[in-house]
Amino acid sequence: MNDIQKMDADWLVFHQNPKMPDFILPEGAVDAHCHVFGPSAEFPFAPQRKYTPCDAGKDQLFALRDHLGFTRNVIVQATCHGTDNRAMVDACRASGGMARGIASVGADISEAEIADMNEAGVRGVRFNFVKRLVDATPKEVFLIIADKIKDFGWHIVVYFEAQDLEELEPFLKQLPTTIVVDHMGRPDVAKGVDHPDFQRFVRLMTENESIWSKVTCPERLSPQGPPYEDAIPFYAEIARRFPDRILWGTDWPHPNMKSHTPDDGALVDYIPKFAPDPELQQKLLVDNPMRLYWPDRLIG
Ligand code: 0GY
Repeated sequence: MNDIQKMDADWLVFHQNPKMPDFILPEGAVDAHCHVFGPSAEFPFAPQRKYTPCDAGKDQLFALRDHLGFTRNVIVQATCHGTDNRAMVDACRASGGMARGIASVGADISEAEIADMNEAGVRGVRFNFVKRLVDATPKEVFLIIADKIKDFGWHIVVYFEAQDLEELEPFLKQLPTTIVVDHMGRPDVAKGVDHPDFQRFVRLMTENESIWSKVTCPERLSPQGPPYEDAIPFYAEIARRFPDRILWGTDWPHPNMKSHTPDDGALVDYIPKFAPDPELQQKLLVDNPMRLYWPDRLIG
């Protein structure tokens, strides 16, 4: 065991008593974007991290899953763990097949290491371009990684902010796998859906069928704050246009929130506000994530 690493003084700990959602999730729903942090005594945070969070381990994640009514999780490696994927892999292994993982790896990753993570349930890697979270990785490095993971059938999750998409577009088009964009590429909600930055993202998805989007994180994108009404048009636009290429997740335990601690039950209640149609909800919460992460469990 290691020492517990002390969280940042301004860290907002996740909601301790989220409400029971009013929206009843469809059977077999997947929380397709969440993280585990440590616990740091067992899985220390990485030396190169940009923040030190509270502990938020797999048992707490699985308890939240059950409380909200989800069946499965996709656990995305958080930057505070760098390329040390042990906490995420441990959670996947402990889930009894009910969690998949997205890893962060370096270009020196070996085929045996990929195979081992694949066996644990990892199905992709994350490339992060958000400057406050990571030091920049050369695109050549990402291309080497992409080449190594593609034959495992893995995909690539990318995290960037709207103003960086123009520069990133040629690179994204070079990637050889399905691409999943975190949080719709973080549009500036104050600018409205017609702003060229968001329309660039819409166009990117229109023109590239291999690009998916997570319709996640109104708590991050909404300048108004709860109940995040100002962000609804963005989610509705992506969900309406690309019903077969969207995913939803809680983003628990909500790293780097500064304005407020979101209630995960209220986040679930947000889903029907932008996806009111039960058929769309079924795609968003079950069919799409199952196709990407558990294709072997699909019937027919
Ligand atoms: C998110 C968003 C954030 C952080 C991370 O890996 C991370 O550290 O993803 C953020 O700070 O915007 O998706 O959890």
